[in-house]
Amino acid sequence: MARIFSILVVLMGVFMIILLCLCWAGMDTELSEQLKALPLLMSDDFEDGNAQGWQPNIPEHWEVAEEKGSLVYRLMAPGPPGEVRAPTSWSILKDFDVTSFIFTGRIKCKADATNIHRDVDIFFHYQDPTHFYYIHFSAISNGVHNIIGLVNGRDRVKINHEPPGQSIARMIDLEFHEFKVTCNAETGEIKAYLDDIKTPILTTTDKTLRHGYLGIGSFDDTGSFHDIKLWGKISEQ
Ligand SMILES: [Ca+2]
Ligand SMILES: [Ca+2]
Repeated sequence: MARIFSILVVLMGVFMIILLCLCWAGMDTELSEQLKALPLLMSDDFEDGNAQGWQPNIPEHWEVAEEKGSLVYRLMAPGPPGEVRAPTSWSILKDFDVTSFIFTGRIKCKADATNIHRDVDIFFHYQDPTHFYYIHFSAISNGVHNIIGLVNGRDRVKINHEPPGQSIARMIDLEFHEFKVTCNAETGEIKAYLDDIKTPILTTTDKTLRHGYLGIGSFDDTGSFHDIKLWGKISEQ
């Protein structure tokens, strides 16, 4: 009798695990489907020679220029520190205040390759200079480099799940790197990819800001940006 009871308990355990796996798989597919259904809002390869639609915080630091036969958007100089500790340079896509989104493109850091603190950043849910999220793609992982950061009226805070020192840092050279950042505003799930577009290197769940603009830039370095595309849901706020 005791043996039958033990077998039943084990079987129920296995059944529960299978059920949980199925639910998890179902949810993940649903998230992907929701994001996949978002409309393409903009696409810019900068071949028209201008950066129409982009709004830099310091316009004289940005230019459209040729690199290896193609026009790219360039951040030429780092900005001065602001009122809180946060990235100093950005250019925002001023026409699209979105909730959920997929943001992709190619980015190159122009700081010396021996500088382990070099970075290129992706901004999202930008609302004003002291309210936004950013992905900090760097050459080293610690509490402030290679993180998802939240600037919410005060110095930035690391909010990604990966512990300091354990996120994969790939912004290590002077080449272009492919990026993707996704956000499901309903669940708060945020993922950032670099080079490997199937496996995120930075992840978190956060619903502090909920909506805002997308952008590109750097904490305190320079860089080039190319082939930017945004799929998203326009915010009703
Ligand atoms: Ca181009
Ligand atoms: Ca830096």
